[in-house]
Amino acid sequence: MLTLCGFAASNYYNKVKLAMLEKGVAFEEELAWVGETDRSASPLGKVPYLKTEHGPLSESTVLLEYIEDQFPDTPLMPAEAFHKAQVRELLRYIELHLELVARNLYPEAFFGGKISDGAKEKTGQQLEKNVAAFAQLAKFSPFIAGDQFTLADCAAVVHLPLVSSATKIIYGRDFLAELPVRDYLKRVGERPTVQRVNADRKTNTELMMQRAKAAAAAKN
Ligand SMILES: N[C@@H](CCC(=O)N[C@@H](CS)C(=O)NCC(=O)O)C(=O)O
Repeated sequence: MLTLCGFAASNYYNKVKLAMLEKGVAFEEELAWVGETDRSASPLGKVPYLKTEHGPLSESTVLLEYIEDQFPDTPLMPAEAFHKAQVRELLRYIELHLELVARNLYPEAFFGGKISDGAKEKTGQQLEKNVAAFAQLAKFSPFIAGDQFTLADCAAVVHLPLVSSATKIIYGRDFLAELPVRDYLKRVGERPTVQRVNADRKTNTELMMQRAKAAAAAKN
């Protein structure tokens, strides 16, 4: 039995959970907040991590690829090598060039912190460039990489809404507005797997906020 460890407010956790739900792989969930992770399983203390019968693994894309290799039924990758590479390319763009850059905005956009004007300007410029590059690759027809729901959709479903909302909050403009992201999210949001991930995310986000409030109150 696989155990997915982390918390359901995390986009990286949800990417892996969505892939397992889509594939119909049996798994359990183990709640591990940041700061309370098992360092022997996730050496950097990041979530998610996966406990397998062979030992633990960390890094969400590694988990995706392990699950895809280990459970080839209901594939979330095309069979042919070039198309497979295109899915990996999209995954990389979404994670490295969109999410990781937009992440610089999260402290102010979502967690009540402040980031400098310089950081906002630099992040904004990078995101403009990276969104245009992503737009060149993404197909949305109807899925991110074409006619098959793939691992790239598992990433897009969880990361794109954060890029949209963070840019809207910080710059007053959704940097993904020119792309058919809203329609896409609505379409994939009809899948029961995505609905389950989103419902669990909401419940866990409330819990996370309560914990943050309790921690702040204990400090004062
Ligand atoms: N590259 C990692 C990123 C995971 C990540 O950043 N997770 C966040 C939660 S959404 C985390 O654990 N942050 C705590 C930290 O970085 O110390 C992955 O793909 O798994």
